[in-house]
Amino acid sequence: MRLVSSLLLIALAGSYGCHTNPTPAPPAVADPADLTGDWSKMRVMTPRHYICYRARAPIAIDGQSNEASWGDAPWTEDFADIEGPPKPAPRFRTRAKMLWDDQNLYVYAELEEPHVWGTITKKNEVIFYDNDFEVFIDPDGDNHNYYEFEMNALNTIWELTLVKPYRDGGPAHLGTNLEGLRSAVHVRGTLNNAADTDRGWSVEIAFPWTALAPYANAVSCPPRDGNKWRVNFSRVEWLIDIIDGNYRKSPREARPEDNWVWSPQGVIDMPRPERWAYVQFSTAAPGAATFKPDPTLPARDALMAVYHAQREFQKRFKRYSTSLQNDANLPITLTPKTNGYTATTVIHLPDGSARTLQLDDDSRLRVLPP
Ligand SMILES: [Ca+2]
Ligand SMILES: [Ca+2]
Ligand SMILES: [Ca+2]
Repeated sequence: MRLVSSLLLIALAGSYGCHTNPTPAPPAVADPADLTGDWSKMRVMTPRHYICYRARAPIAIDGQSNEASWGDAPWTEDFADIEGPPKPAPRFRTRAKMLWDDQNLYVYAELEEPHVWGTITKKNEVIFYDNDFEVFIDPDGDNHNYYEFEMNALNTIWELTLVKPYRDGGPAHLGTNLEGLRSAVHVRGTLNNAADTDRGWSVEIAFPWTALAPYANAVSCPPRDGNKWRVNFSRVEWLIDIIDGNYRKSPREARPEDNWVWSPQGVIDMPRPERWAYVQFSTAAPGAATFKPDPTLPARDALMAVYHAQREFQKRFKRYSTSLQNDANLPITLTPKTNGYTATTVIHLPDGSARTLQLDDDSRLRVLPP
């Protein structure tokens, strides 16, 4: 039984930010599972993982994977619906690869698509109004200060910085523009021509380490052998009609877009880094490294269970719980602060060391130095 199902939040008399008298009787929580909120859908989505190997020769950013290094790089899993099972499998296949060298992180993706189209030509417009491919990168895995990239089949790009997830108040800084970023599209068919059936489009992107460094905080950028970054990919796919030989996108309210992603989020919301995949960087020969799971993931998940339960509690009772009981092996301490809380837990790692993990009520999750 997972922690979340045994999570029991009990409201005690004291509450944060409440200065009225007399103190009301603590509300009863009839069904603790009722407080899990989105986490009940998210926790069952185990983050995917990938080993990113070094490119052995320069990568030409042309939207094609002719380079021998791409040939050696493994594919990700095929993308799935953002909500994961039991949602239907995507209508069209999408998969990706990654490589790195001293200068860049490289991403290549193939998007099966019978009708390749695009309309947006101005940089930093809202690209997901077209079909698009999206990259999300949170190098230090703290849920805050991460980078988002979107591109359409015309190779028009949009870059954003999220200070915090939208659920925690954002904000998003639009038009981040990583200096030196390069991207390209290769269309397997014809673009904006409905008279034929296309095979799809592929994208190739170089993200310079120097430009990603402001997102890395304490982690090494470029990464070192064995380091893991949180990354996810998404593809937005609109339903279209072909009218008089032209593509017409269905209005969102009539037929919402599909969101097909590498590592399913459990809910329709990409900017939740706690479910993004783990990318482990390797200097080994392609295929020679083994993925090492993040030993802090159980503690991260325990804290995120608290975070989501506290959100539900706050929605219901207009304050956070001051006390938490759980029968998991990870005791969690809740420390009040003005209009919020900090949740802390300690996890013992297989090598005998211990790590303290701390989560704030705005979902920032830090692994404290030993
Ligand atoms: Ca290429
Ligand atoms: Ca971060
Ligand atoms: Ca076409």
